[in-house]
Amino acid sequence: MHFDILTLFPEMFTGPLSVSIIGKARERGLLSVDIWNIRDYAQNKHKTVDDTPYGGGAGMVLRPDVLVRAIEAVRGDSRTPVIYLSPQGRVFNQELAAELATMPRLILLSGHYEEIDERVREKWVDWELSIGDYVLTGGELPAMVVVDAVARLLPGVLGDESSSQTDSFQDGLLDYPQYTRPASFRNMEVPEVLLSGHHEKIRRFRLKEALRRTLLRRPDLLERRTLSKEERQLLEELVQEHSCEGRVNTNEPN
Ligand code: 9D3
Repeated sequence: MHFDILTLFPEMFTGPLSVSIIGKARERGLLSVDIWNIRDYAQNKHKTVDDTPYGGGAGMVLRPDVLVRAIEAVRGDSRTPVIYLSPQGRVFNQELAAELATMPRLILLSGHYEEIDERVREKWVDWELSIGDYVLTGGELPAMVVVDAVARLLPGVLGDESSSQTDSFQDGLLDYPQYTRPASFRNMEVPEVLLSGHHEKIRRFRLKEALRRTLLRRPDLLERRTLSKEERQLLEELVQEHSCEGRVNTNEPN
């Protein structure tokens, strides 16, 4: 898979996309990334890329002529989709990451504390994505988040051991708690069952703990997931166990 990233700050991308899992996957040719400086497509002698908004107001707007020159230079005559990272975008999630991972090539466009001219959004942007409801200084980190989330889904990028986790039954649930040696640490013990070597009991324990965490921390995830018979049974046990702690969520501070 190939990613083209259009940005005003190319140097922000070098570190994060050159190390660890993504760096190695690039070395192995499993994915490729080109970073393009939007300023290289400016035409006047000051290399201006943005201007004040028509109608007035604070902030600056990226010029459509510069942006479209950059997009068309990168895209050539391919029909590669353009993703614009923006606070107004649809919130990026795992489902979307999986959909994007099926594409051979993507162009990611990042602004930096500014908007793009609306005409670019209308005609050249295929997807507008946000990474969540908080304000950043630019779309660079969001672009890296999208590349990271999509790239790890590509065949061969994760080792076999970790990739098998992805299609495991615990997809869509929070992770179960993990323990390692020593078995006793400052009088805190590792749950017996994990030392037992009884694989079926361990599997069920982990599934229950994953369900417990999801129920307590992210009940919204449970509502969107279809549960197996076993999961419904374990969840029923958990609701019994936790019913004494039950509290109506009034959305008021405690
Ligand atoms: C909400 C403030 N905007 C109104 C004047 C200006 C503005 C602030 C910050 C415009 C862009 C930005 C930079 N953020 C992104 O480009 C961005 C982003 C984000 O801030 N949060 C979550 N996802 C994303 S994707 C791109």
